[in-house]
Amino acid sequence: MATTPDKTIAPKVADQKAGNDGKTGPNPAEQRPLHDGTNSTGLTAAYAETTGAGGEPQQITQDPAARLTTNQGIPVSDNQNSLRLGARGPTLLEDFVLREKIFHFDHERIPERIVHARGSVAHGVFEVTRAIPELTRAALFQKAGNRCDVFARFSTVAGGAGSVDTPRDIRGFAVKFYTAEGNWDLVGNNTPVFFIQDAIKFPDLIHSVKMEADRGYPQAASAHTTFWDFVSLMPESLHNVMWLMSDRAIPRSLRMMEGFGIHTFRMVNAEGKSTFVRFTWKPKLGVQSLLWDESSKIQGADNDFHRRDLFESIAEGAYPQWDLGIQIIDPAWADAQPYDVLDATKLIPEEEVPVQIIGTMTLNRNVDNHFAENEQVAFCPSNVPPGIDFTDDPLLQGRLFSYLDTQKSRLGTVNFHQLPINAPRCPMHNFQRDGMMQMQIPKGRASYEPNSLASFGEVGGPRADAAGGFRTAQPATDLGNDPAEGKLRVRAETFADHYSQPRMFFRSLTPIEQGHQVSAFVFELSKVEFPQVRARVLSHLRNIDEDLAARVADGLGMDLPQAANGKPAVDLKPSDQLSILKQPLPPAKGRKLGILVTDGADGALVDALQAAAKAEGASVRIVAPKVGSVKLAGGTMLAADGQLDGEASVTFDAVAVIASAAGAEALTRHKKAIDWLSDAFAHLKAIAHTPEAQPLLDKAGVAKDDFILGAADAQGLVARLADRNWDREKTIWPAM
Ligand code: HDE
Repeated sequence: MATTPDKTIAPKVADQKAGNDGKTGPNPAEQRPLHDGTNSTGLTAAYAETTGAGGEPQQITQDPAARLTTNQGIPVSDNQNSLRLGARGPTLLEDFVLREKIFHFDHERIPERIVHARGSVAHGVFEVTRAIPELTRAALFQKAGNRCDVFARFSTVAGGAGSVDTPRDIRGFAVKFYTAEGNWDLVGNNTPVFFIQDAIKFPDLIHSVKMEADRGYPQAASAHTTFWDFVSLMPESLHNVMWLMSDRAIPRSLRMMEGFGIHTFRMVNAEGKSTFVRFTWKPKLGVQSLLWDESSKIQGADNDFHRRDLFESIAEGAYPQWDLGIQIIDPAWADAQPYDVLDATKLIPEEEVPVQIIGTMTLNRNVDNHFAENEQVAFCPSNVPPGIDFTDDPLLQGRLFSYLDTQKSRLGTVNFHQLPINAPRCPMHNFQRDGMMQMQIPKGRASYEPNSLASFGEVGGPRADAAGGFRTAQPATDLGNDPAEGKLRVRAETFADHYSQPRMFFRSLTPIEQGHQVSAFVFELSKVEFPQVRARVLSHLRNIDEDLAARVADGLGMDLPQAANGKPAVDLKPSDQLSILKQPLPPAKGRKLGILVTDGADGALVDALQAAAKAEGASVRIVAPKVGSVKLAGGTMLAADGQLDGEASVTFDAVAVIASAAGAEALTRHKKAIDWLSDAFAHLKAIAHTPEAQPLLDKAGVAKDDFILGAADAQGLVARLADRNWDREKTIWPAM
């Protein structure tokens, strides 16, 4: 990778010198607050805020000089053989070394998350770029330049922890900010809307999309009967379904996705004034997606495509970055909209309410342990510091208790907040005590409050801070709610429009993106067993857009049914920001070039391609028929990064074939080499090649166009790394 790590956001050098790789730090349990507002590290909270100091607690290094012991610290003499009576005799129960090892192994797994089980994670920092004290009293946002550590987890929703990375699915986008005033968890998705309006529908939604209850399949897929049965009966889900059928649901990389807090939140300033906001993460690498055929082939070529991509880019110093933005919602403006800003199935177009950037997140450190960090991290949307608060969005309200609850079930104890990845990096003090797996030893007599022990010379413990503590904002009467209506089990009338925004989304896309969406509907509905369910979905699509409905019906070979009943759509202004292809072409930075090299190839061409790609911050992998190396013309040996069979072209953004005549001729008899090129061509990628490779291109059906280049055109290839030849699509994939 040519990208030079930004030293200001690289893990701290001082920490690395301290012999702990910047990863260890004082245990929060030891950071007892002193009366002068400092903690035992001597840092004030404000200083900790700007440095991200505090570090991570409780890391174990595997010192090669250390002696192997049991969990009780008893030295082990032999880790290869269990204790037997006679060399070929029975194993003895007495062998506590064996028993402890197997006992521990038997209990290594914890319940996986009911949703978002498969995730990829990284540590990083968040830096405030614009202070917003007028909006929030949160200490983090008081000064530009304030920093705190963060931990991010990106996930698929439906699949299990061991499922693939690239199914068609929504992606979770969860960030834990370790602020000086406690943890703030912004637990969002990569779409700005959700499937349901009320938390009471969540178990039904998830049961319908997960593998079917009787047969236990399909895994990690929405293309099945029960999901679409639910969708067809719940028109409020249609907007998120439109996003699910769009290219957003097959991201090219976790580094190339937007993130959305979805709900309308509140910020509260020091005067108690409340402002409604929505949160958005904007990736510095731009939003990019895969093609459907490509994403399904990646599932075979590399199950861990996204996880590997994130890990490798951080390891190489090409730190992924996102800007955090807010949309500030004026209540009078909100009142005038044909939808409710408290409805999580609705987005707020950026053209109407611009996204204002307030900070940048940089992910700069991979985890050390998948289980301790990825599996054990516990996000809770109810974790908010003073100055950030909730609204009455009925989906958000349900989430506020679900996450705490699920962590107890998943992590087994109310003390899950003590796990290193979950522990706040600021002082933490209260009178909560005991519980399973209590890992701290609270000192003192007082575990209740009020108490007067201090007046007897004993430690009385912490007290609530009326001024600095979290104070709940007043109810959202300013958004038109009337508590005097009494307790009601109803859906507000302002939540009734299910078709206008799906229509706006469809009409905001380019014809290419619309075509992808149509194909996705046809693919998914073709997997639905009952024609009545397909017809019911079509009846809703008619209300969204007649052209969309007609094309999907045609793809399914079905007649159009009557349009569904429901509040008719109004024509909202299309929003260009909702389209990926209407944005400027993203940079080559962060992209991957695959160069297939054969014996006898011209090494200078390979060097030039590598240099050009790396100069733009792209990475390069040399692929060869055999992993050992290739012998270039002139006899130099070139080491390969991978072998043809294990490095499918679907894992690259563009490819080159630098082959000699003999090398190319041999590859024309190699099915994988032919697939390598025919897939790259079918996925609309740029291909550069030597003239000698032409027979291979012919065999793979690669036809000439603007994206088929000579091997010497390194600049041309790099300029097309983040692009696809959309014109080629029409000649290869049937239009829907
Ligand atoms: Fe979640 N969700 N959710 N969700 N969600 C969970 O919590 C839930 C919703 C989201 O990487 C669970 O720790 C309910 C919206 C992400 O660890 C669980 C409702 C959004 C993650 C849960 C929603 C999300 C979760 C499962 C409807 C986007 C992964 C494991 C009221 C704004 C976090 C866990 C991670 C995880 C419940 C709706 C995002 C069961 C009841 C809307 C990114 O608590």
